[in-house]
Amino acid sequence: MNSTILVIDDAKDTLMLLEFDLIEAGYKVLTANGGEQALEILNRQAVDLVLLDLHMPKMSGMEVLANITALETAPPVIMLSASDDENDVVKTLDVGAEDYVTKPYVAKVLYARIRNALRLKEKTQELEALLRTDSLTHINNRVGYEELATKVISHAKRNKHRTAIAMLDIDHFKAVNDTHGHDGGDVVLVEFAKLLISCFRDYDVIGRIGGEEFAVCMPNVRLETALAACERFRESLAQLTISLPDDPDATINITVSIGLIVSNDPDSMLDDLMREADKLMYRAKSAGRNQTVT
Ligand code: GH3
Ligand code: MG
Ligand code: MG
Ligand code: MG
Repeated sequence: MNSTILVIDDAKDTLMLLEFDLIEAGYKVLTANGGEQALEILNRQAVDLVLLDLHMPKMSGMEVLANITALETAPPVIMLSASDDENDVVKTLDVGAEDYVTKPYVAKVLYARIRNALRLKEKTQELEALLRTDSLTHINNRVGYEELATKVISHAKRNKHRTAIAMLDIDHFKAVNDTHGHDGGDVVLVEFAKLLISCFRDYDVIGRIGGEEFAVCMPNVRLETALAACERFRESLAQLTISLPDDPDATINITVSIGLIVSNDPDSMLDDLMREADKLMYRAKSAGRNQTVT
């Protein structure tokens, strides 16, 4: 897909020239004649890269830059300025600009710098996704889960919604490893994660938070609904027969113990809810496993 570039410059002819050149070079282009308009655009839609003028009459390029770098998902910014003052270069790079190009620009040099910045952005995004993903099951790891679940809970606070947290721990998983080896255990974990994805809603946050421990954060649900979802999952899992690619004769059946809590207190934090759900999960273990305790 073509990358989208936002060009911010107070000079109309510069904007038009850049727009023309960049479209010609294969980019999608948005233009803004100042900081206010640019920030409005960035609030509304995702942009892959920003080209930013330094000297502008209302909001200065420095100020716009500071605003952009403070955004939660800030696009890379290349300064594009008539000033070749070395202090401007140092200042803007220090505030977080990716690069600094002087005007009048040499088109092919500008394009190379744009390609470079976009490449770096893509690599960074890939690394950030890896940081949040469990390499075995490809669902969220603890970091990714906690980040997303924290967002769900702050959203719930603002809207006075309830959030449900389920903690799930596979029963006697050590026995699976002992019987079928660590690789066999890994296959079970992958199948477990797949079933989680198919049983819960798209907007439920699912994560592998430890070895054979998983969590689900369900936004905006009542206890009965969350319980029904957990029970649907628990029963589907109990009926699932897992086979191993390396050992076609082996069939594995597992069960899960689940602790489920729904927040009533709008001030509850993710940590508190996870701890409570964990306690309930242990109650499910001591009560005989393969059950959901609320
Ligand atoms: P319980 O019903 O009480 O939960 O018993 P359990 O055997 O499931 O619990 P325990 O905590 O004793 O064992 C968990 C096992 O999970 C031990 C550990 O070797 C295994 N495990 C943790 N991470 C992985 C993994 O990534 N792959 C595999 N194959 N096993 C793992
Ligand atoms: Mg200007
Ligand atoms: Mg465990
Ligand atoms: Mg276990």
